[in-house]
Amino acid sequence: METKARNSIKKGVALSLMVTSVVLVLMMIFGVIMLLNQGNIVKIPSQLFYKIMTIHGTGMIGIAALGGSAIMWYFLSKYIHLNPYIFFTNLILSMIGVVMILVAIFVFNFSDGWTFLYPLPSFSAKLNGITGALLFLFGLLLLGVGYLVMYFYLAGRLIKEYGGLGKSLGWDYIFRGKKGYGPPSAVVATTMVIIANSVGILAGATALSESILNILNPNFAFDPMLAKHLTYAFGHIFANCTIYMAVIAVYEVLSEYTGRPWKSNKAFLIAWNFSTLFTLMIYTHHLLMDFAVPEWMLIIGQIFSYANGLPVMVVTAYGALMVVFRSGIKWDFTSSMFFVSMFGWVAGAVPAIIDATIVVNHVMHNTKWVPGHFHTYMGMGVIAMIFGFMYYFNKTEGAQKQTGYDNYAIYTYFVFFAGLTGSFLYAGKISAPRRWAEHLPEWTGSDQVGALCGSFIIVAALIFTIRFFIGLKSDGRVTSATDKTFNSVS
Ligand code: HEM
Ligand SMILES: [Cu+2]
Repeated sequence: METKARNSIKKGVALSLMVTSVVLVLMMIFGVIMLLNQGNIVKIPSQLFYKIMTIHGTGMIGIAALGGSAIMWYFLSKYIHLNPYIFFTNLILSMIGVVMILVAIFVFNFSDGWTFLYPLPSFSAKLNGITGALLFLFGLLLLGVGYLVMYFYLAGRLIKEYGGLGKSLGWDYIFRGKKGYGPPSAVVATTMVIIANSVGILAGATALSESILNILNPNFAFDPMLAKHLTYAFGHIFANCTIYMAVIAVYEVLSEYTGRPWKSNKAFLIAWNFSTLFTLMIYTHHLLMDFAVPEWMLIIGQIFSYANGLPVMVVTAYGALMVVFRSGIKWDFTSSMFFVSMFGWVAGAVPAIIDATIVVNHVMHNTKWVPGHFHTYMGMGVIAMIFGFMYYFNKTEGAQKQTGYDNYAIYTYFVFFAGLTGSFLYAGKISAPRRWAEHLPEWTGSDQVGALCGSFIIVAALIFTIRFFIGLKSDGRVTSATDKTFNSVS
């Protein structure tokens, strides 16, 4: 029975990694198409650009979340019993949501961007018909429901096993002086994500419902400022939580490779508690340009944005160095990817901290500086962790061996991703706005460099993906299992 449950968990994880890697490559191709257009190398109609921008943003955030949940689910199931059907429910609801979103964009011309800011979808419903807007909004809503089902289930399991979410966040050790070490890092991180992301998704669901109601009956009007609060609370928290799920792999794998357990000591627990709180508080850094927002909220946004990532980033980066230091660790694909992903995460936070400063924000916020920031921490942080985990999964559950191609791909990925994000940050510095299909001649140089770097990134991502699929084949159990699920799903 236990091994059967374990095998279903592996199936689910393998399946979502397959989806993640394929979608990732596709979305990267869309990214390069956008840059080719902005760089005046290939011209596509403007509306097509915005459709591509919408699917690229939605798809990337979506698969970062999917890959992150696969990591969370895989490691958490080592500590507590999990029902595999819940994971499949989330996966299936996500896939239906994705299909609805794809149809909305490519059949019904929805092109408002993944942040669906009220009342934009209502305007575009008037322009392009309500079908596209409704399909997109309901598709996202369905995705959110899938994640809520998973998080509520996990909350129930953790409460049962640990006696409460406070306990699984280590409050006994922080407040009640309990001695020793807290719950496993996977449990602490999962608790944080459950709390933060449930709040975020509920905020997002409210904003989505407002748009849907307004489209169905324009007499239902809502406060656009409130809707912006809800939308960015969702967007900020959801995007942030992808890394808080993915980082579980770093804790688990580095400690396994070095044979040194990653202890959740008091500093670790306090850091995760602070991040839980701060992640919920700081979304107002997306509203620094909205003069109608009360000043105290903006100041909270600024100050706590500085403080937000830092605790977890510091305990994680420091912890990683300590675990690895003189451990005689063997550097392979996974550990190298994880090590560099720490760098990507930290480096990606720096431009964000600069942008969260109110005076700087007024100049920088709508420039490519911002995509420069989040491409660094997502591309070189979260996604690198997911690729690293894909390799770990095949090595541990199958019999994959590292080859020269893998080494080549790792270097290519990081060198050119640094180039891509550098080109974005530079474009921000010379005031290129974000989300513009057309660029002035003085900006196109940075777009062309970006497109070139993007093409090399795609080559690396293709190698990772192909190697992952071949690796799955090396483990008969996983492949036949995924074949079966594929057949029953499709
Ligand atoms: C080959 C790799 C990639 C390329 C070439 C690329 C390119 C781009 C471009 C050109 C934009 C539009 C920038 C603008 O506002 O003018 C963009 C936006 C975006 N990208 Fe990427 N990207 C890549 C990878 C990623 C990854 C790995 C993620 C996250 C996991 C990501 C997430 C996003 C998001 C969320 C947006 C914002 C969309 C919006 O503004 O509505 N991208 N990307
Ligand atoms: Cu944010």
